[in-house]
Amino acid sequence: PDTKQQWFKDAKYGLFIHWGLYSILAGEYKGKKTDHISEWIMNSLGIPAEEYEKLAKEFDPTEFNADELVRRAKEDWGMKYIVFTSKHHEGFAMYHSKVSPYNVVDATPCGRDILRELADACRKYDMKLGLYYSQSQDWHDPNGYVSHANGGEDQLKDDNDKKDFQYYLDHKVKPQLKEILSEYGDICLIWFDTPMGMTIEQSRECVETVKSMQPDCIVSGRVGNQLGDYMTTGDNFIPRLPFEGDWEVPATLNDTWGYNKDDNEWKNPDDIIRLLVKISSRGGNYLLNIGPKASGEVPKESIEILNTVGRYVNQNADG
Ligand code: FUL
Repeated sequence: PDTKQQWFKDAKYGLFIHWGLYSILAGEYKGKKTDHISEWIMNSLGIPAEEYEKLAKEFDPTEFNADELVRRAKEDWGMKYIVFTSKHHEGFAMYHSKVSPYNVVDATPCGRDILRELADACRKYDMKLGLYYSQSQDWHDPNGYVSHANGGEDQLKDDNDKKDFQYYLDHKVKPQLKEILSEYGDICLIWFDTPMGMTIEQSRECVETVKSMQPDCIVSGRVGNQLGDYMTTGDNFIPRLPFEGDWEVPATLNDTWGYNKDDNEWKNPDDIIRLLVKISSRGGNYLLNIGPKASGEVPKESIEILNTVGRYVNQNADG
């Protein structure tokens, strides 16, 4: 695979941001803790959509400062691109969508378009912005796929075969992709994920929707059916040499992507530096994640690790 985008080939290091309604639960719902990655809590604990969606009324991230975050990523951490969860598997849009009212402006008390804030900050600091979009799984839409891989309880174990996935693709995915690719300026890549049962035609429709809006926008490997512009490795997985073409390793700083108040398995900054060197020497990019709290605050442990790694990156910057 070849992205044909020099910036991606040169990037080496980027910031992944997992932020959504799951951040409010922080790994625990009604006294029950999830032992799976925390952005999966709706699925893992089988929380019905009518219950889960009420969380939106609590979303008011008074501590979120997009300008400060993007400045850190650029100046302190030495990162070249940011990938933000515009909609994760939970189905909630972190931007003002006209396609579905289940979004951060219409369904919350804060009424803030988080993607708009990030996009403005990225423009100010000349930072590339990419967007994660869960095209296949959507646990809120009746026709979105639901993975059973993580022990989801019965409420969510709908039969994927009985769904009209094409309807969801035509009425939610494609229209939302068009929104995020037309309302927020240049988007450097769309980070599709978990293709599950998507047919090659359906993966192609996603790729074509992206390219019709922004021809230079890169499509991640997980759009499915080998139609991505680059290879996305398994989570936290570093492939061995040799590997042809463009690739990227998405990775966590602890054991989860979305914020989990009980996850303190922080990695050592020295290990992160070693991995960054290893990945970039093999021609890949390292996309390292933070999971802001519901308040918008970035966990201080993440900031400390990234500051330490950033000092190394900035000292060794080759322009
Ligand atoms: C996985 C997702 O299911 C996780 O929640 C996370 O977004 C990770 C980067 O990709 O496949």
